[in-house]
Amino acid sequence: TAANSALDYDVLIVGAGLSGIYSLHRMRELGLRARVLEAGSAEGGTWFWNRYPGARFDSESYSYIFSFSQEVLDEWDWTEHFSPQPETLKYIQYLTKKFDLHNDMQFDTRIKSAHFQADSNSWLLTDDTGATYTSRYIITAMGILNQPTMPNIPGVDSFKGQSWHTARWPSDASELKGKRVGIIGTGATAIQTIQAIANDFGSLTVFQRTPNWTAPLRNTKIDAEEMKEIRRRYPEIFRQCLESYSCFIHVGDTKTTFSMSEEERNAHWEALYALPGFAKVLGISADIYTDKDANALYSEFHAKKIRARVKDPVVAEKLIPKNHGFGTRRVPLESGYYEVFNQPNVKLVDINENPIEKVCDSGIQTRDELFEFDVLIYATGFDAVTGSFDAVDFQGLNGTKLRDVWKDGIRTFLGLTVKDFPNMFMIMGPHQMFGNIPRSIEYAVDWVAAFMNYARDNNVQFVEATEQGMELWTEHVHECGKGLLANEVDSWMTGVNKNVATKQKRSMTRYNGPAPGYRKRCDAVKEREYQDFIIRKGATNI
Ligand code: NA7
Repeated sequence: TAANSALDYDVLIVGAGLSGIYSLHRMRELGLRARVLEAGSAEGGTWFWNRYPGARFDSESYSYIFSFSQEVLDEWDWTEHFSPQPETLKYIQYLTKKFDLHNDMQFDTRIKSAHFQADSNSWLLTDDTGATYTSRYIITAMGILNQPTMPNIPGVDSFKGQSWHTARWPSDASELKGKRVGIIGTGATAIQTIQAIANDFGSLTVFQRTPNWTAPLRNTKIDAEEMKEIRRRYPEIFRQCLESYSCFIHVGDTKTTFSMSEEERNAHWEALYALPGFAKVLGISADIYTDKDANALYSEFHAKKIRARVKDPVVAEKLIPKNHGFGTRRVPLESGYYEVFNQPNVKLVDINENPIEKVCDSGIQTRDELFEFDVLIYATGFDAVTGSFDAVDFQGLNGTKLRDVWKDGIRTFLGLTVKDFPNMFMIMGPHQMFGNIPRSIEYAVDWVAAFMNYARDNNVQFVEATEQGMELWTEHVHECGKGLLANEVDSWMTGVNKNVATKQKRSMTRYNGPAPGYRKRCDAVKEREYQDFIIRKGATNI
């Protein structure tokens, strides 16, 4: 647009994952000059980086993708109920091609700083080669799990064999066949990896600090006939997602745990357990996640399942979480995870009993034993949510650093904006819904696109959240999180990562209320024509 012609772009979008792709598509539809800057060498974000064996959706493929284009829904076939990473990446590549987005995407461009220029109401971004980019607006589309963290164990660099983090699985990774493999971590990534490599390694040693509750995924193929039926049901599927608490197709039971007889309850839980996907996580009564006694009962139900599957009772007990209840951390879904521990060439090391002292040239030295490996895999997670922001020097009005604003707890307005950071919108920033993430992305991008439409038509030069808006929103987010057992447990969702010095204490990283409520509040701001913001309009070029 002419008004912004002194700037390189109207909108710069940082990241080429699902958030960045949809943002670019919408900005171009509005006729804005937009460009995506991406650190990776191609599009895909999470699904570009995470190529470890077994990486896949835990949510039904046809609910965990975009709904905005009928043509895409008509054209794209899913081949599995829970899409494996290569297929998801192909879907993303297909989207990029279909909407002809490559021309406006720039890869191998890692943004190191983003500074607001108050004199021109614009952003100045600098990448790691020193190249600069200017725009009126920026959209951060950097992902909530994109900064892998290595464990804070001494000697990580001294290992002489091959080693890597799961989110950086090398394309030339050595074959695991016959190898002595060690893996640190037992989160969602480790669980998917371990079960996928079960037939490959010579031996596997799993170093576990905290066991996780998991439940069977029950993945199956989708044939042409079933895909036709899914396609017919798309409107209903997306409607269901939008109506539910965290945008999944599974609907919680309205009968509370203790209103059912023991017999009734067990029959109900067994039926859910037999279903694919998150049915057993989200199809239960909500009191499982707020009432300690209800949660303990449901946890015991799952503990029994683990005991039945793991042959060695000592190993089984180690695999059963003792310090947190079912569903108080993200529940990874598995396909044969427990059976791997029945293999004679697999060993589980509980590092609470036998702590890791260091990584050494030949493997891992614990207090009691030296474990020698050919390959060492770090499934040690991410500096989640704020990690993407901390990796960039964000500087707003009067030199305000985003890191400082969030130092004593995250503060946002709508999970989309931050005071002192004008003309900046966050897709999947903190305080947004983390349930069905593509649903959250679609909503947030649509909201930002609606604002951009307004901004373009009204010559908006400057938009900033207010102190009061940010205060009230942050209070609301905290209020929504009260009483949730998940917020009493350390996890990436509660902002804790013991490997990161600044992340030892819990913080409220996500919106804990129901998704329909979240959308209602954001819609209201739009309907009030953004009066909640400080807006400055101009008429001419700057
Ligand atoms: P997670 O869920 O954060 O898991 C990381 C795992 O690594 C977890 O078991 C950690 O134990 C373990 N870990 C981390 N640091 C150490 C050290 N220093 N020593 C021993 N063990 C360690 O990350 P994932 O990649 O599995 O999953 C992230 C999300 O991606 C997942 O929830 C899905 O939504 C997709 P801890 O639990 O901290 O004791």
